[in-house]
Amino acid sequence: MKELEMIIQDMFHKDCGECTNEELYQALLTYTKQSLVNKGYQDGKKKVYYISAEFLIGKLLSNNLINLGIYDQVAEFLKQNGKSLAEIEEIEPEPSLGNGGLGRLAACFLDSIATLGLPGEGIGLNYHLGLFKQEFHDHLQSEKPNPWIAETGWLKSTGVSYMVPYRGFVLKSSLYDIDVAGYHSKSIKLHLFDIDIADEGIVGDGISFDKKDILHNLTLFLYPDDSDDDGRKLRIYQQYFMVSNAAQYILDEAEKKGCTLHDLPDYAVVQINDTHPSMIIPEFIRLLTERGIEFEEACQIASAMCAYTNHTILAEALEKWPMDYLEDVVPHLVPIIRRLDERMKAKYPQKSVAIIDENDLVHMAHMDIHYGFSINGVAALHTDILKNSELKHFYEIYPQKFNNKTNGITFRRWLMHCNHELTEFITSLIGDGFKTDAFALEKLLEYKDDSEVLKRLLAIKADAKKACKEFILHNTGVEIDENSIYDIQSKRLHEYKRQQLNALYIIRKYLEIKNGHKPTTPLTFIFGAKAAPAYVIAKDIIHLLLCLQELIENDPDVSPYMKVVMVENYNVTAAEKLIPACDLSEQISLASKEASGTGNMKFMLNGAVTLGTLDGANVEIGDLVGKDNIYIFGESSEKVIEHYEKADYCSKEIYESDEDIRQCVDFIVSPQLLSIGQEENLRRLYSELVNKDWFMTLLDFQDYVKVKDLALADYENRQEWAKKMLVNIAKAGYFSSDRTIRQYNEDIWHL
Ligand code: 26V
Repeated sequence: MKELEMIIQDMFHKDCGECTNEELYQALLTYTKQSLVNKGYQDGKKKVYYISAEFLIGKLLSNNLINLGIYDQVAEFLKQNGKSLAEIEEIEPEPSLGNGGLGRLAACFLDSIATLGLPGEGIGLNYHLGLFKQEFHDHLQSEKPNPWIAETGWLKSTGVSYMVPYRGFVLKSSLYDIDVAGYHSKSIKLHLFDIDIADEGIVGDGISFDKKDILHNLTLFLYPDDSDDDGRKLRIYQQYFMVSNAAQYILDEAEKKGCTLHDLPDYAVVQINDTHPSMIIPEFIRLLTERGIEFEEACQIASAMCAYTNHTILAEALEKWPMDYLEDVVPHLVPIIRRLDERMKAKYPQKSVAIIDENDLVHMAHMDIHYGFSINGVAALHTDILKNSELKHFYEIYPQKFNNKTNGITFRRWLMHCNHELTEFITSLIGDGFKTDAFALEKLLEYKDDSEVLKRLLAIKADAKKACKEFILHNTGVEIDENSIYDIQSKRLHEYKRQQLNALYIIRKYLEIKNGHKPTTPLTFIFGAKAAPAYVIAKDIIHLLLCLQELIENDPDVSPYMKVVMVENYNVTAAEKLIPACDLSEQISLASKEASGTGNMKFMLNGAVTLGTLDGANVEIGDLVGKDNIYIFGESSEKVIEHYEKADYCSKEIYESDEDIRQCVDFIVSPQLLSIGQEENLRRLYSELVNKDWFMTLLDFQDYVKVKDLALADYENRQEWAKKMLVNIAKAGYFSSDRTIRQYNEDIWHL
């Protein structure tokens, strides 16, 4: 640690032991950044460019130290000087560059690309105020800016800049880089484009600002509110800024390596992460034709370079931009998009595959499918649904383009970094091969009947639960019982994910306890979730959860036996505390709606047992662990899709015919809850469930109750439960993002 000591001396003229944590953080930042540069960068003739509106990278210090292979030495050195690395890393602000699974996936993928030694880079935007910071006031979510860029941090100014044209003006970009360490391998770069004139000062109350002030607002927020025209246009301004910079960067880099542009696909492959970067296709064509290539050839080149990943089948999340908006923002792309559309209409006249529909909406995903060479879903079931229903007509035209890439997570962050104790224990049993070959975790199965091993697993879980309890106390002020069962649902708030189903179970349990039926082991229901600022029902669900939290906390008949707690501002840092502590992992989306899920994989890897529907990657988890090691409930995706097709689901019928359900739903507007919460919010939610329930909560309620009760009863046999934990950990290897990235490379990128 000589180098680190020298940096500390150089910066602060004192020894480690005399420094404040803040000073040591600064020194570690300098030291780690230098070490990343010293590793060198992965390069090669052909590169993959992973373009994404989100990169939910989390804090980087510890993770970088792990990947550089120096975590233990640094932690030990600090300890010897009376300092704690865990306390020092608290100082690091978490970059706020993502929203949910899609952004976290992009971050895991960068880790794996680097670790596998593949030449690749991430490209996105440098949002100054990030998504938003969630605060709870009066049991309601409110949004605040989330500034995360400090004077010194991981961002490095590169001096690279491009001119990006819009209707009536041109914006100059500045590129910042963040180095991404591979595990025991070279680094790669995350490129984040920005403008110098972005101005945080224009943000007023909460997260409101002038959406028309593009020169100053362009890179302030991720997903600015798009509930009005100006908000939607701002998203187009942002998306175009991202892809125009990306395309210019890629062309320049390839030309520097000797590319003639005719052979561009030998130098670059672009993975389009959902439809936010889709305008890169017409942008490539624009730039290529500007540089002297004929339109037809430019189309072929762009097509041979671009691959699209679909992350959702929800209609409201599949982007369709009105042509007028594109005319207003990027008029120079409009003739190109029209021509792309005409070419396809000439070949495939059916309406369902049109790029521009009869309402003059541009279907971004349709452009990707026609003009990209690969389209993939993110779990086996999701890809099947794309092929057989959602994108059936495209699959008929281009069967060879469709492929599945089941998501994965990086075990460096989601095991080695967030759960040191479990990592050490696994290493003591099977060696450390699993750190680079995740399938090696299967060796743990040998210990399935070893009661000492099972006991130790339970002890590690108990330690994680204590640590999580401290975190929750600090975050919410609520003291939970470390000996209770931790039942956790943490993910974006959306009706299809059905946090409301969990809430109805909690209500049922509350009423049961009031009637004298106490659970054998106390229960703690933990939630973490942000709702999109304009998503009214999602915010009502948060309101219900916070009201339940208070009701139960203040009810001495019930609070010794169960608690509800909602973590404020759920982010990667919070996830790292919650996931290792979880007993029962809630993955309860309406079957067919959760493309994959990745939280399900993180919980499993940390020894939680899944309670879930046969949706997304839950299906593959179930296949791997076997039915004794997962709790599955609910209607199948086929049946659900059939209900939508026939439009025959009626929640009111269920509500009226099932007294048990009616009691739980009615409780939402009971005097007890109305005395805590807002009548408007609770009534709206109640009415939504009774009269609409688009995501079929009531349909699955009874089965959910039955299976969840069974899981909780099974928990009482700790030895058997520990076996389930062990099997889940042992079978998690398939969900390493190293496996996913290998498959992307073998089937799509060919690096
Ligand atoms: C976006 C939006 C934005 C507007 C409000 C409604 C809404 C609903 C859903 C979405 C999802 C956008 C795409 C996305 O984040 N998909 C997630 O991608 C993960 C990584 O592949 C996957 O694990 C999740 O299942 C999937 O929901």
